[in-house]
Amino acid sequence: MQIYKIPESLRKDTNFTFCAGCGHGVAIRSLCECIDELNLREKALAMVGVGCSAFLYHFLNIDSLECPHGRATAEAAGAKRVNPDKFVFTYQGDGDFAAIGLTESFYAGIRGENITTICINNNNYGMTGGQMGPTTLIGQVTTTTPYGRSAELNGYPLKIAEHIAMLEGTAFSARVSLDSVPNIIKAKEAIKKACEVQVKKLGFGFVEILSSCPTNWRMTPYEANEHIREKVVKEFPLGIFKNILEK
Ligand SMILES: Cc1ncc(C[n+]2csc(CCOP(=O)(O)OP(=O)(O)O)c2C)c(N)n1
Repeated sequence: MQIYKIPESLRKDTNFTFCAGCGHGVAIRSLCECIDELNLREKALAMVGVGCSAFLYHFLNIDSLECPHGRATAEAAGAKRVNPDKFVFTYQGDGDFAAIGLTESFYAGIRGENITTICINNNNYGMTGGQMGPTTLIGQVTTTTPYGRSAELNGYPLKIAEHIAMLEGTAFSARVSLDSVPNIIKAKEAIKKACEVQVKKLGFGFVEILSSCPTNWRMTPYEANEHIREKVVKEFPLGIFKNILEK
């Protein structure tokens, strides 16, 4: 018996195949709603990263390209420059965006590329088995930091949204979370603004989404959301760090 119907949208009528409690499904659904509410469905072009985010195109009726690891913003910038009327967005993990693709990602903001990026911060390299990533918390046990991340040995977690906000070509940068319904609503509002700045040709629109990864965190979905509230937001505070729509 089908108890849940996927609303008519650019979302394909298929079930998500993410792990139980993973935030990707909620993030993708929120993104779909924003694209539909802004009437961008026919113009949208997705550039997906490598990692769990790459699955996006399994679930959307949308033109999309899987980019080499870390290079989605570079490909998006090229696609947007030759197709200025398209709505071009990237959907990437934190390892993809902020470690392997750090240069490309930051230069999208430095050049003020008129694209939108959604970056899922789950504090690890999820798809490959939970290795330390740029956003792994100090003390966090991962498969490559079995005694916990140490600042001395591994350096500090990267606060992506704050750094992106400092780049002159950035029009919007925010960090949101999917740990609770009120925060999911705020996350959608931020995604919408990051889309709107592209429509208004104002520059780079960026949203970092704190998302749970229960499988690699070795937690239940419920514990993972508690962990976001108790630990993750202390290192990665939520907020809008730049919004030239309201300047
Ligand atoms: C150049 C390159 N290096 C490494 C890999 C292996 N790789 C595939 S997915 C992945 C992890 C991606 O992690 P993240 O971007 O944080 O996304 P998540 O899976 O956590 O959503 C890695 C390291 C690759 N495919 N290409």
